[in-house]
Amino acid sequence: MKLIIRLLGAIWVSSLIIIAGFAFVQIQSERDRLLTDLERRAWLLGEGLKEAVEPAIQRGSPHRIERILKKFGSPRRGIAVYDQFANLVVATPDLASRLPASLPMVSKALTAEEAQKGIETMGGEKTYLYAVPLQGEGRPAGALVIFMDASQIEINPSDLLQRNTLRLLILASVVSLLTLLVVRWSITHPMTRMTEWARLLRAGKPAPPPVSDRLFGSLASEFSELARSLDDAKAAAEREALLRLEGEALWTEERLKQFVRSQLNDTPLFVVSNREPLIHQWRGKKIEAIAPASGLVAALEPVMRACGGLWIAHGSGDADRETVNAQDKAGVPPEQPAYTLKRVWLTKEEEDGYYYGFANEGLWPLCHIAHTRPVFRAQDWAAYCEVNRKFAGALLEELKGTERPYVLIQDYHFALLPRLVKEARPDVRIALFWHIPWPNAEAFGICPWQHEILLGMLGADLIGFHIQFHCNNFLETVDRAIEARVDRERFAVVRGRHTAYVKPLPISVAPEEKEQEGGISREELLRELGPSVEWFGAGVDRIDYTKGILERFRAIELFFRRYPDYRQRMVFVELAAPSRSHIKRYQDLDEEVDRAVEEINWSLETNRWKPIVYLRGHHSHKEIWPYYRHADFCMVTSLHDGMNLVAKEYVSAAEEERGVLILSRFTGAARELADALLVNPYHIDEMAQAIRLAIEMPPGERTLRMGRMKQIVRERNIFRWAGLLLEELTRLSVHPAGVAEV
Ligand code: ADQ
Repeated sequence: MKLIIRLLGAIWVSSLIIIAGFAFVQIQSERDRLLTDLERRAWLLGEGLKEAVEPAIQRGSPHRIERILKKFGSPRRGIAVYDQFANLVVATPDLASRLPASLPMVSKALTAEEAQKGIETMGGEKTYLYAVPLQGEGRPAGALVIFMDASQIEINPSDLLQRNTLRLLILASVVSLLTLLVVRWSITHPMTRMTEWARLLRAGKPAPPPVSDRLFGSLASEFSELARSLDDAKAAAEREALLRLEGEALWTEERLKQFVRSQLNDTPLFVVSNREPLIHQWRGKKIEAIAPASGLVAALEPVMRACGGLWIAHGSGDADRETVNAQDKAGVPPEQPAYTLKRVWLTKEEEDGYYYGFANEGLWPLCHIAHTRPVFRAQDWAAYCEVNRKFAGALLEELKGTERPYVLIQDYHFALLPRLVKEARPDVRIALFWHIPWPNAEAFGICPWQHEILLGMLGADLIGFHIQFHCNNFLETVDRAIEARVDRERFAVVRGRHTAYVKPLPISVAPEEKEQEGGISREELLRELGPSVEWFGAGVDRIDYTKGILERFRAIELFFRRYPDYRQRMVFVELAAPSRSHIKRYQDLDEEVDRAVEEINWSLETNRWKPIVYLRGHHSHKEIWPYYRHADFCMVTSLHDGMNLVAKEYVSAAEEERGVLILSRFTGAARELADALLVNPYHIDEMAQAIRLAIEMPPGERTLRMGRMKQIVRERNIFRWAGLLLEELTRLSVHPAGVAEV
């Protein structure tokens, strides 16, 4: 209210000043105009009469002068004639009574022999005088004076103000009214809604911000962030309190933070991976930040958010260079940085040879038993070595000045990095985590550079795999391929003075803390899938030949052929992200998947139903979440998979009394999620049967199985993975010369 009074006061005062200013200027210009007019008229009359009066005065004929004056005089315009001594000779009758005995202006005109003019008060009235000398013989014979009424020149300011009052009232009222409306629409109303919204947030009822315009948009988003942080802090405090009550030693984000703080003693954490946690890409004229479809990123991102530190990765987005500083670094997440991302740039040739070539056409198929033949090219290997050296250089640069730092190297893209770093900096404590399976020694032995790879990996102090089986395979491979002492009791490889420990550390996901806000409901999803649809299954994958997507589709086809009652009533939704599309094998697979969907849908579909809804593309976590949450079953049918995080993400998000997980027994996740319906993805019949089992599973059994799996994923979460990994690493006392001891 005070604001409105102030605003209106300001409007009225400023209107008054403006109107008064205009009135003043108007008075001045009106006066000037009238004066000029009087002057012009007096001059014309004076000069005109002068010629007529001059002969009469020379002759000394006052009667003739009188006649002339009578003819041209009027009540508002007097005329007088004076003799050479400035004595009045004749004046028009109205004027005669008012004339003073002498007029100084007449004497002045006679002396100066030129016309004089000015305003004087005569008989109490303003009068304009124009005195012009009349020529005699060689000297003035007298003077002619014109008297003009000048009373109208005196404009009364109060009259003018009175005339302008109406203007003032109209102007100030219109401006006030408009201002009141604008204030109401643009300030008071949004403010009221913001206040109501803030009240809701305070009451712990999250709601989307009510305004998005420029005036309050940024304030609202800052406010949302603040509310979210408070909400998270509150939720974390509640969880901690609950855990204390339950007496459990569950790993949480908060516990990991505490652990890192106490164990690492502020030594920063360094992570190296090929895939970056945030890719910046041009979308038209705008830059978009995308979280890539990657299990590694899904797992490590929450850890880095909790612990902070530096993450070095390949800058692969076409707008990545536009979003880093001079040191090629950027804060992540951009709106509230928790850690730093340093991007390393690769040339096209390096990316081709190292990433697409050796890593993904060589090591990836070598480590996965998926019957795609690995390709080993010497030039790819050379690029792989080069890029490993490049990353080593970037990392060592960052490690300068930090004593005994912790480095977590990720995956098969950097098998050579541990040794390169250890040789340069023996004090660095290095963990290498291998996210994909490790095959048996014989299978790995076909790699022409297996020695270099093993020696490179053994530069690490700790080598992690998802499951014990992969650890065993690794030790067996080392045992057969290189000269080293394999200590099976301590699960370590000793070479010279260096020991590398090998441990199973099953990776996981961050626990699902709360329902996603504003997510689409199951009813809406079913309606979108078709009018007769009662159930739906979901699949979420990178389009990769190890994920068993084609086998899954064949199982779905078989299911509908064998159990036609389910046609029209069930749909399978596949969210598939294109991956590694420069590689021919992946291009072929992409086409094969497209063809399979088309063929199966064509042979089974009806007017208003198709068995498979294929959503090819990258989807955000928010977009995927409703499918996880509401699906009746999720199919993870990898032919071979290190862990598979989709299985854990699904368990984490699914409705407890609804979801069923159909899981390939060849995934690492199958070791932990024993309550899933475990299948052999090569056995199409068995998978079709599992779909039926999932749909028809009694509610009690569903809840029991899903409940147990949720418990496992909740307990064995990503914070536990990171905690155990760091715990192992901090327990090692690394010898300055490179020897790790427990
Ligand atoms: P990936 O082979 O990438 O990981 P996975 O573990 O299943 O496989 O993780 C895939 C991730 O990508 C998940 O977070 C999933 O949500 C996401 N994703 C899948 N499809 C998507 C889509 N269409 N749009 C957007 N996101 C999508 C490797 C190993 C795995 C291991 C992980 C972690 O191959 O065995 O579990 O690393 O160690």
